[in-house]
Amino acid sequence: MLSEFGHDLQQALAARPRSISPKYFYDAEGSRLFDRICELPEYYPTRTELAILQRSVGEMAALAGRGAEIVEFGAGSLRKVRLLLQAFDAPARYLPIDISGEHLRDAAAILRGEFARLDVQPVVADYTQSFALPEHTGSGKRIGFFPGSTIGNFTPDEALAFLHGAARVLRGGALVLGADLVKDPQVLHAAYNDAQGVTAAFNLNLLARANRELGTNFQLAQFAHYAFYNAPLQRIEMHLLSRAKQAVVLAGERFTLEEGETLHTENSYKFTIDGLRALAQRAGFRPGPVWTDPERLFSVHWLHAPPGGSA
Ligand code: AVJ
Repeated sequence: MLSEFGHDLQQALAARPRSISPKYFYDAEGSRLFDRICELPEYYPTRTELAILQRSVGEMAALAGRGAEIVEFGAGSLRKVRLLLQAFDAPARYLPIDISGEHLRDAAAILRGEFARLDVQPVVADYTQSFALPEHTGSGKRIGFFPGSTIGNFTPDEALAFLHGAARVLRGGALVLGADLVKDPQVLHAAYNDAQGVTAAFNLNLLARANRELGTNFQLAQFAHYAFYNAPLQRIEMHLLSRAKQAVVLAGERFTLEEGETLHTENSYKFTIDGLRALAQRAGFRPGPVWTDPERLFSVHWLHAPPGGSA
């Protein structure tokens, strides 16, 4: 029996063009490499978003009011949500939603230790598929948190569907959304082609992971990290490019890659502020304040979810 990863990789290798979900980057090694990416001089999103959050969290706290319930889509970096939990007026509950139960439990334990009065209730679920949440209790607003420009991994249709679902579960509250901005293509290019090659290692780890977990025989030296900005589609694309004609065996099935053929591993969409607000509005939000950095590299949006909205 093949795992979900094995199944999806088999489908990807058989299809033209070949593509696989970026969610498979994040095994233990991939998560470690992603943490290193966030520290790279070329990779501006993480540090820029943190600085924006630090400067705007007071305003956010005023908008959220007392006793808010924070719903985080993906239990990402504790550093970001901690800023909200510290600045908000007596936040009542924290509901992190993540597919990895292990990661969730660790995050929950740390935050319970730091915020004794906070009710921490992890939800093991795939927030791209389902929005089932525990009943909204208390009188505070429900505030969604989706930082890191993770929304950039969705196609425009998927982003719209996600925002629709979020507007529904957050009715009467709001969504705090981090979105990377369209900018000089050279700045974007450098962020995904760092000098130390950490992003290349992160991309190639998908094949290394397949070798570890699925017993494939990918020769990593025969693949190149290929990342570029597709301006008409407003996205960075990451691919693994076959440097030569080669074959790989997965679960007894042999697949051939010609020289120059690729496996498309990630899209990272970039947004204009107006474009993102228009998308949110189509999904049922009422766009509120937007915070950005002086260089306009990254944006954080407050999106009101109307009380009766898009049920
Ligand atoms: C986690 C999806 C926001 O798109 O910038 C970083 C992932 N990929 N470098 C991004 C990533 C390559 C990151 N997101």
